[in-house]
Amino acid sequence: MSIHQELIIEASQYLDTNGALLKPLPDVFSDNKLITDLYQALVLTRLFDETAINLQRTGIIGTYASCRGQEAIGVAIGHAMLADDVFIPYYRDIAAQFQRGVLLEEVLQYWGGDERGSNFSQQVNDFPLCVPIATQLCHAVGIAFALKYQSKPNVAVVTCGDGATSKGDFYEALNMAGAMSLPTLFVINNNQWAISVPLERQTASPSLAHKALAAGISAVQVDGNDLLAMYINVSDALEQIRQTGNPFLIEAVTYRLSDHTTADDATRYMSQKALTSAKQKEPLIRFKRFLAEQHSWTDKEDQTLYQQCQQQVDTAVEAYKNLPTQPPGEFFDFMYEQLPGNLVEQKQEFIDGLKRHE
Ligand SMILES: Cc1ncc(C[n+]2csc(CCOP(=O)(O)OP(=O)(O)O)c2C)c(N)n1
Ligand SMILES: [Mg+2]
Repeated sequence: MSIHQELIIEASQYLDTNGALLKPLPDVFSDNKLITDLYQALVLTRLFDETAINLQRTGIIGTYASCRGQEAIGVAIGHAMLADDVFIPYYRDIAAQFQRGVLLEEVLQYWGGDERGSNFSQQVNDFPLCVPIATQLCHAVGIAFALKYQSKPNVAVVTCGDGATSKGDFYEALNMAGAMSLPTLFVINNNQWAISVPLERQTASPSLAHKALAAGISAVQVDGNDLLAMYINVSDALEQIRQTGNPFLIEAVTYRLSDHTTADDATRYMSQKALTSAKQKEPLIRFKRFLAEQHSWTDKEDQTLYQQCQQQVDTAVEAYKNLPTQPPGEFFDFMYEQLPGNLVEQKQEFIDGLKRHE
């Protein structure tokens, strides 16, 4: 049997790159506070991101993965989820984590090399960010299974990059979520790069959203730089999952306006032309124009918002700097209830080694 039918994936956009509204907004946006809260979250994330890079360059944190240009994805997820849904993030998801109650200083603590930053003080439902590519997708399906088993009306929301969609874990997770009807929302941050590998070398699929179809999962491709489109699509997907119990996939199309991490130099492989063009489409400029045109947002209000957000970031940096340092070797202590003998030896060896170098 051969399949001739063309599979159609709908693309969703509300704001064009100039911030002009392309179609009427749903009623939920008659709430001005929602709109300014969304913008505040964008600005906070951007300023935190810039500050974190400076902190890494001055040796105050160890490494950092910037989300510059991709903030709208996380802000939408963080705002649309219910408090007792479960978020299973990867390393570019601070925008959503902040909205979910993870503290800014906890994120700095994590990237400062202190794993205790993942033991969130205010957010007990969500998972720590995942660095091994795509493994979080399988964890999310397990969590969705548990939510269904417990008859909870909640959704496991998991994110991954475009590169992660080439991994077996991605296909396995989708297959199982589809076959077992598990309440999972998959959101792909398609930022066009997996470190230095461009999307076109990653897949021959017409879109990443198409990858959901073989698993029997509905999918939509969204302009990931359009915060309104992202918020509407994530909200609708969550609602649909709650109603039907079936999973859903969103491909958010965006661009990485930064190095892969602070350990990378993107000028070695990213064309300046592509970067310049992507910068014109980024989410903050567009949303500010929309606010100015539709909500009479002034430059003065904008400056005040930036000052307030920078103040919040600076306070978090101070809080991070004042955190007590981790006792040497403590990072051995949290994987097992009882540390196995060989790790007891390794821990001692580590502490002795430190003493020798003092
Ligand atoms: C299992 C595994 N293999 C390889 C790596 C190294 N690695 C780190 S980031 C990355 C690329 C990921 O690209 P993508 O999924 O597009 O996410 P992005 O970083 O672009 O957000 C790779 C291969 C890893 N962290 N884990
Ligand atoms: Mg990527």
